[in-house]
Amino acid sequence: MKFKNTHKDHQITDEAIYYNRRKFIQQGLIGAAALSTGSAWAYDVSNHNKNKQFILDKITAEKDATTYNNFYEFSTSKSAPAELAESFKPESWTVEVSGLTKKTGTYDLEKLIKQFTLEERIYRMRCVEAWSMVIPWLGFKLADLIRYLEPDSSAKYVYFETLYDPKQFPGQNRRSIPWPYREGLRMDEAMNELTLMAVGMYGKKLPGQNGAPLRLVVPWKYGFKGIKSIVKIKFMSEQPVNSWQQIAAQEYGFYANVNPKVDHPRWSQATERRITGGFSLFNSRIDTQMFNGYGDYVANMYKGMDLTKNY
Ligand SMILES: Nc1nc2c(c(=O)[nH]1)N[C@H]1C(S)=C(S)[C@@H](COP(=O)(O)O)O[C@H]1N2
Ligand SMILES: [Mo]
Repeated sequence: MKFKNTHKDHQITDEAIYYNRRKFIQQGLIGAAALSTGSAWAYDVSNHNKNKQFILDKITAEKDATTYNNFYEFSTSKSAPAELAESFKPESWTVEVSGLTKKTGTYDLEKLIKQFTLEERIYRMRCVEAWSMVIPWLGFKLADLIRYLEPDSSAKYVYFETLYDPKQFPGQNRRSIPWPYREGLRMDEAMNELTLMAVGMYGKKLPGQNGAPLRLVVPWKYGFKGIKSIVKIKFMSEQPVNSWQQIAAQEYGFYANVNPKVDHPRWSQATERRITGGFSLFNSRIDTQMFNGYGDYVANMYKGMDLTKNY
């Protein structure tokens, strides 16, 4: 079959890529050969393990996942981050580790990444605004990083901060949210097998608009927990406050577990608009699942907790 270079045919091509890709996954063939290598950063994302945790949902077209973004450091518009991130240069990136841990200090990201195994994981991402995507991430387990950093037993939470640099992030010249963007996880959530530190997606390094060069991915929580362009990690005994709690604590909690039964005060969380790209036919409204469908892996962490209070 030949594809003409029209918009519609481009969408058909995306569909074909998806089905090829899925065949690769089913046959366990996805690997270095199937992945392209950008060269903006020195670390090699093609050198990673085969996908261990995948789902059979239709993968969102790469074009949609990279042009429909929430990244307020660039802009509060969903389309602007892709354009504004073109000049973003996450080079010689360092991550500062502090707090209740043995190995505090400033780590060079490229060197740090080489300590860990990169995996491809296809995860659903459910935004609090009731849309969702399915994205093939490349990353290492946050648990591996935490073990490497050897936190004290008094460390009960992990806190993250995004880069503050209004020269590169024009949105930081406005007070849309308190800067720098900040997030946190309870230690067991951070150590969970599903929690990923992503450095790539779709077989390539992370684009700027998706949180280059290092972002958090917590698939059973609303998208805002997935803090982008991380420069600081701190181990704490007290529960940290995230940026969204700072603005509107009655709307955004610390836990932010995907929960169709607990509505946002201004809208329902029972359904979501799945953005798949390709044929608009597939951009359907579907039921939101408890813990975004990852309950088997995570529900036990919240036993006995009132999730209407701990939203
Ligand atoms: N630093 C930072 N991280 C952020 C955000 C942001 O504005 N700034 N937006 C969050 C929200 S609300 C969502 S839904 C996801 C979107 O990730 P994506 O653009 O890669 O799909 O990023 C999250 N991480
Ligand atoms: Mo979001």
